[in-house]
Amino acid sequence: MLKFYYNPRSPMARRVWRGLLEKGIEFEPILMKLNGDQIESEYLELNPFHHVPVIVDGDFRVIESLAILDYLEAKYPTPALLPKEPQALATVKMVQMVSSNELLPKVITLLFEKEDSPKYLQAKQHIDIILKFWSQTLGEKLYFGGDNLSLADIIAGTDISMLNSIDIGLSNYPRVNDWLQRLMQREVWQKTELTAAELEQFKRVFMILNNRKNRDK
Ligand SMILES: N[C@@H](CCC(=O)N[C@@H](CS)C(=O)NCC(=O)O)C(=O)O
Repeated sequence: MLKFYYNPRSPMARRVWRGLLEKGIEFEPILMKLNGDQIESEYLELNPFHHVPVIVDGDFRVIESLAILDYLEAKYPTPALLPKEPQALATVKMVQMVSSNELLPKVITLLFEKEDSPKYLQAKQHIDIILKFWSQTLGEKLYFGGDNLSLADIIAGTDISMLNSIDIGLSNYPRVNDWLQRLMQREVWQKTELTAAELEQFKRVFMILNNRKNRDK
């Protein structure tokens, strides 16, 4: 059976977790505590960058959340999480990249910087641009790719929900707000959403890992 190395508090791992559950793929979850277990030699053989998520499918290993989701889509095409129509597919990929490259770094800034710091204010302005772009991209559609859930929703929805504890005023972006509510009503999302306590735990672990990374530079 496919093995899934994860930590439920990691947004990258939660993307894949949701992908697996939405597709109804059977898997064996292997919890990584990220307390040093990720730098043990056995795990480093799977992922030399000591990150979750990782999947191992027979003798094939994949690291990097986006690559894993693409592998799962190719291997388990039903239900499809990537549309076939060229414009819908491009939209899904575009939102996926904007979430990973533009949003997630700013989410991290909001979680860790002081509210009156220039970095925090700059991150909020950048998130405003992203949310306006997403409102426009969603238009009247239920999901980014059309009527059905796609990888864009899984990735963007998981990344933006990290901000649950911060008032970013999603009500100013009603289409994004409705879309996120729609996602949160899904059974898989309710089962995998972070509680406030888990988010605090994530912040603590992230700080420790970040300090370690800076020390090793
Ligand atoms: N680009 C990777 C990033 C994964 C990543 O940063 N994972 C973090 C948790 S969110 C981790 O495992 N950190 C442990 C460490 O750095 O030792 C992906 O998308 O899978």
